[in-house]
Amino acid sequence: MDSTDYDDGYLPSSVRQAVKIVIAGPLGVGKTTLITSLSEIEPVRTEELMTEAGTGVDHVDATKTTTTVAMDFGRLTLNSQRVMYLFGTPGQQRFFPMWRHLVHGALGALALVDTRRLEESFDVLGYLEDLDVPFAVAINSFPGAPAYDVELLRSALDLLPQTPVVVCDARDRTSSAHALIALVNYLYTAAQEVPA
Ligand SMILES: Nc1nc2c(ncn2[C@@H]2O[C@H](COP(=O)(O)OP(=O)(O)OP(=O)(O)O)[C@@H](O)[C@H]2O)c(=O)[nH]1
Ligand SMILES: [Mg+2]
Repeated sequence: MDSTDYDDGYLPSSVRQAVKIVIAGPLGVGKTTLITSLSEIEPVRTEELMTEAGTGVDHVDATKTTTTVAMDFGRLTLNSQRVMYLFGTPGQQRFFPMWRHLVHGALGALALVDTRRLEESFDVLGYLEDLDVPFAVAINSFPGAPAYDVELLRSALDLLPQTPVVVCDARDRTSSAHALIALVNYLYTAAQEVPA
């Protein structure tokens, strides 16, 4: 970033290009946390209290009290001319039909995975494939989560050999940025390989 004039919340007038990235994943995997750690503006969140109606349907840690019901939105100014918009999906399966609209125009997605609940990511990754959204996988490291070998994870999640897999702590800005950079590098390389 060659200027800090976005600090007031407004984009520099020199910005000409916007890139959209989606942060996806099942319930409670850390999507809102990752966008909050990365966003240079106060992110737009749509958190609502989880209620007893979700018992037996929404499987999360007992300490989690709120959930995203529409989307999260954050912003990162990359340089004087380019900005990145981060859109977070809701995690509850009943909101999956919304993803089709949320991913519209996105260059790619960062799919967060919790190794304590790997099976909950199967539908998410399959859905991104169906929507034709290229993605990188970020393992969000929760305390006590199994630290599987990356090759084992690739095979368990049935990933393509080129799909990046990185480990991150969504609460940490630098760590979240590394995960995002892995996705962007992947998208850039894939774009170079497309025949002209
Ligand atoms: N230890 C640890 N806790 C985390 C990490 N990321 C998120 N959390 C915690 O996990 C809980 C869920 O995080 P959220 O960011 O709300 O997850 P989400 O994916 O947005 O959840 P939904 O919107 O309900 O699908 C919060 O209490 C976070 O503080 C992490 O990397 N490590
Ligand atoms: Mg959320």
